[in-house]
Amino acid sequence: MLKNPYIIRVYNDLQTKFNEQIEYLQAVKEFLSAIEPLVEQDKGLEKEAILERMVTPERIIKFRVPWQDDQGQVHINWGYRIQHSSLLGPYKGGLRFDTPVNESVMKFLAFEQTFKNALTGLPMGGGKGSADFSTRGKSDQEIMRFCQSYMTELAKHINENLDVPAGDIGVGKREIGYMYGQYKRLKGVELGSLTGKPVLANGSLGREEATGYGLIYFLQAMLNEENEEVSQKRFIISGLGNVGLNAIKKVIHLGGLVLAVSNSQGSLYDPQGINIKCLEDILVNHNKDLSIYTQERPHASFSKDSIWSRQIEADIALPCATQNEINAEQARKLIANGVRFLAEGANMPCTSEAIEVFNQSKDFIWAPAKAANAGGVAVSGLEMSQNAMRLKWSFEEVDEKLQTIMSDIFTRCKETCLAFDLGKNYAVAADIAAYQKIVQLIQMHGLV
Ligand code: NDP
Ligand code: 2IT
Repeated sequence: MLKNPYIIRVYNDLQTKFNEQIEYLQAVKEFLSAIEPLVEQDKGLEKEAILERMVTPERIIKFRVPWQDDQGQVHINWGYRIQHSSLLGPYKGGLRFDTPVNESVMKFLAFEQTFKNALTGLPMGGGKGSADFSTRGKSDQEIMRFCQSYMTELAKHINENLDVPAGDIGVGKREIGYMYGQYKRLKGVELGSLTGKPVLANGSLGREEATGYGLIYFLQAMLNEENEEVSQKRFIISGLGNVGLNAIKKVIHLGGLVLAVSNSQGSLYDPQGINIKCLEDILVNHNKDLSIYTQERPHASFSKDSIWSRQIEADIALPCATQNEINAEQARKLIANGVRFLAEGANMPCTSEAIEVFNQSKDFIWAPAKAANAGGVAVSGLEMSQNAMRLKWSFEEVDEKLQTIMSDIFTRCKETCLAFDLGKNYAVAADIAAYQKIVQLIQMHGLV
C-alpha cells in the first residue's frame, strides 16, 4: 500500500496513462513502495519531478521487421528498443525474441535494467529491446534473415557509445552473431556495438556463463551470512536456457543437489539429482523434450505442470525462466515444501502477491533479480572494456572479476539493510541502494 502523496500521484498518473501495461506498473509499484521512506524525507523531489524522470523512459523506438520464410512467404513482426536511461553510460540491456513481448514487458525490463546496471558499479545506462518473434520451429536460415532485417532497422539507433544490446530470452550467441554481422555491413567494424558476441567474434570469455554463475555467487554470499552453503542443499531450478542451465552447472559443481528443472514444455523431477549429461543431450539432440529423460532414468518423473506447482521438498528455489512465473499459491507451496531461500535468475519472476507471501514468512530469505542476476550485464560491461582496449582476458580473469562484482553487490545490499533497519529484506535494500545513486545522477545532470 503506497502512502506518500507524491508517490501516490506519480503512480496514479502512470496507471491512468498506461492502464493495460501491467508488468510495467507492477515493477514501478514494487520500486516506489521500497523507496517510500526516502521520498518521505526529501520534500524537494516533487518540484524537480525526480520520480517522474526516473520511471519514464528517455526514448521508445518501435519498428516493423519484414522477413521471408523458407517457402518465400513474407512476414511482419514488431521490433522495440526502449532507451530508458543514459545517466550512467550508453543504454545497456538485452534483446528478447519471444511471442508474448509487448510494450509493457519492454518498459518493465528497461526500467529494472537501469537500477540493476547501477548496482554493478560499471558505467552503463539502462535499456531493453525485443521482437514479437519466436525462434522456435524456425530454420537457421529463417533466423538469420530475421536477425539481419531486425538489425537493418535497429542499427539506426545503436552504436558503442550510444546503446549496446545483448541477449535475453530467445537471443543467444547465434542470434547476436548474425546481428553483429549485419551491423558491420551497415556501419563498419565497431567491436563494442553488441555484447554476448561469440567468443571468436570478439565476445568475452565467461559472458555465456555469467548470469547463471553470478546468481550462484550472490546466493553463496547470502547463504554465508546464515552460516550455510550450497553444498548438500536441494535445488529447484526453472528455465533451461542461458541462465538456468549455467546456474544448474554451477550448483552441481559446488556439490548441490538439483532435484527438479523445467522448460516451457514441462518439468522434470529426479530424486537422485538431475543428470547433467542426460539433460544436455536432450537439449541438443532431442528438441528439448524433457519427457525422454525418464527413458534413461525411470525413477525420474516428467510432468506438463509448472515446476512450481509440483510437490517437491527442497531448500532453495531459483526461478530462471520468465516474469511472474511464481504466484502466491505456488509461493506458499514452496514454503510448505521446506524451501527457505530463493534467488531470482529471471527478471521479476515472482508476482507481487508471491513476494508478500515470502516477506511474511519469518525465516524465508530471497534475493531480488536486480541484484542477483546482474552478473550477465556486468560481464557485458567487461566485454565492452575488453573491446575498447583491443584485448582479451582469460576465462579465469573474467570469472574472478564477476565474483568480486557479485560479492560487492551483496555487501551493498547488506549494508543498506543495516543502515535502514530492513532485516534481511535484500529486495528493498537493492532498490534503495540503486535509487540513491540515480537520484544524485539526475540532480547532477540538470534538467535532462
Ligand atoms: P533463454 O531463452 O536462454 O532460456 C529461457 C528458458 O526459460 C528456456 O528453457 C525456456 O523454455 C524457458 N521459458 C521461457 N518462457 C517460459 C515460460 N513462459 N514458461 C516456462 N518456461 C519458459 O533465456 P535466458 O536464460 O537468457 O533468460 C531467462 C530469464 O533470465 C529471463 O527472465 C531474462 O530476462 C533473464 N536474464 C537473462 C540474462 C542473460 O544474460 N541472458 C541476464 C539477466 C536476466 P524453452 O527452452 O522450452 O523455450
Ligand atoms: O536482463 C539482463 O540483465 C540481460 N538480459 C543482460 C543484458 C546485457 O546487456 O548483457
